[in-house]
Amino acid sequence: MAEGQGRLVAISNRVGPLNDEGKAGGLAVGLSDALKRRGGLWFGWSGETSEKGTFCELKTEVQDHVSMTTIDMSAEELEGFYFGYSNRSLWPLLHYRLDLAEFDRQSDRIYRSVNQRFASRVMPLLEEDDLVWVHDYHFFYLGSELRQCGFKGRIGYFLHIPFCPPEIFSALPASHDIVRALLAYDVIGFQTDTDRRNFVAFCIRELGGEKLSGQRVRVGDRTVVARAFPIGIDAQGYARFAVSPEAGEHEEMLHDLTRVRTSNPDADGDAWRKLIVGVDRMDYSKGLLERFRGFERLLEDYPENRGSAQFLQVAPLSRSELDAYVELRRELEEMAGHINGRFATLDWTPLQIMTRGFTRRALAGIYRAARVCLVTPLRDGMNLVAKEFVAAQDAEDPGVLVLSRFAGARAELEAGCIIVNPYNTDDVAGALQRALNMPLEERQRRWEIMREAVFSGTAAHWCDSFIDALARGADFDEPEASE
Ligand code: ADQ
Repeated sequence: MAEGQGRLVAISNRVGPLNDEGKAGGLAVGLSDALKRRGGLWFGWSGETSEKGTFCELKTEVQDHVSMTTIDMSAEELEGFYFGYSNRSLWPLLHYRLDLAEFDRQSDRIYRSVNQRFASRVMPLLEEDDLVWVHDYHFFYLGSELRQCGFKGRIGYFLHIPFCPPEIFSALPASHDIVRALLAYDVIGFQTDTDRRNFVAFCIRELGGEKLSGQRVRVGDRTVVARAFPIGIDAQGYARFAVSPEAGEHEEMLHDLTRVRTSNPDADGDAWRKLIVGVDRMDYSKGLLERFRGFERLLEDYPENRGSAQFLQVAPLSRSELDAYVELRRELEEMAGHINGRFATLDWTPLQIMTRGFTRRALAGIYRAARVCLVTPLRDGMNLVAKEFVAAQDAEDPGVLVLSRFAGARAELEAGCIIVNPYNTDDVAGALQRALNMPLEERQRRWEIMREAVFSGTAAHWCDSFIDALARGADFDEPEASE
């Protein structure tokens, strides 16, 4: 990594935590490590609303040479910027759900003004040789606003979610403005090469740009590096979580839950049901309804699993202020009730759905107890659950990952997991059947392949390669990935 290039300044919607006490997500784990090594600033929203909104006083907390500085938003800013434009327009659109995307000029206006306010509030805190790294779909315009404010240093951008094909993205009224604004960054990072290609295709078809060597693209007089930087997890840290006492307690609880009680004195001891787990924020992009249908089909078409397979779906509520999410919850609960009503027996409930959060250690224990992890998003930038599941397994008796072909993680894990089309119910049921019956030797061989990928493509590696590319800027030269 190009150390000594100046501080790292990270800008993201939410800030921290700097130390992973068992709750940090992928973005926080990757960034906090690099911020602590270099010293720097992490700037974002405080999570609070107040009357003055983005005009409020800055709040700063310093820890391990890192300043974590936040500002509030007003209720109107939160509605227009966060719920409105970010989550009613951009989130569905970028996840290929034009049918769910809503566009209105009021939230477009507020989104731009919040980007502008964040830029003008962070600008006085910047030093000339800072490397500024802006994150995610909340801040498409922030780099160009920083340029307007006069910042001349390096600015990079990373999109955590997919970038949809130009045929879909061009439906967004502001699509040209957004991509032109993105060109103010020096390096634009995506999760996968598919996302990068979609972005480059938009630049070429809609803005008359051209593809240059070294993963660069030129539009008018702007040349930017556009490259895939797949995000990872702290694999070693996660593997340690999985053997912590808290993980052990959760693994044990699930072991008890899956024990088949027998009243037959001639039976040879206890038997255990095979546990299938799913862990996702309750979001329509995660393909939960389609997954439930796949499990129902498993019980229909492979009746030997009745009474011997059990599905636990952990789905913490998310964005419950939005109608699409309220509707999804209703449908999921209804379908869970339908499946249980149809197949349950007095001593077996086929499907359990839980909306509570868990600590990362507890979650690692849940992954470790599972024979199969079902990760079937309809579209996902990366999907860290797939990688966490792999890191949490016991080498002696690893579980099987069933993964959607539409998750970014497919690029790194497909040689070891079972790939499914989440829209194809028979395919999901067949993959589950295969996973539940996979011999130990095959499970171990597949897991080794995935383990290698998860332990080499870590969060620290993601962070270092992005910062390295940003420090080199337009000098960055790297051969194109094969199309
Ligand atoms: P998300 O859509 O949130 O992230 P994902 O990558 O799976 O999706 O990360 C979810 C995180 O939440 C995981 O670390 C998981 O362990 C945690 N989690 C889930 N349920 C939990 C529960 N009940 N209790 C505690 N923790 C829970 C976005 C993009 C992804 C991309 C990431 C990172 O949508 O595609 O991988 O950012 O870039």
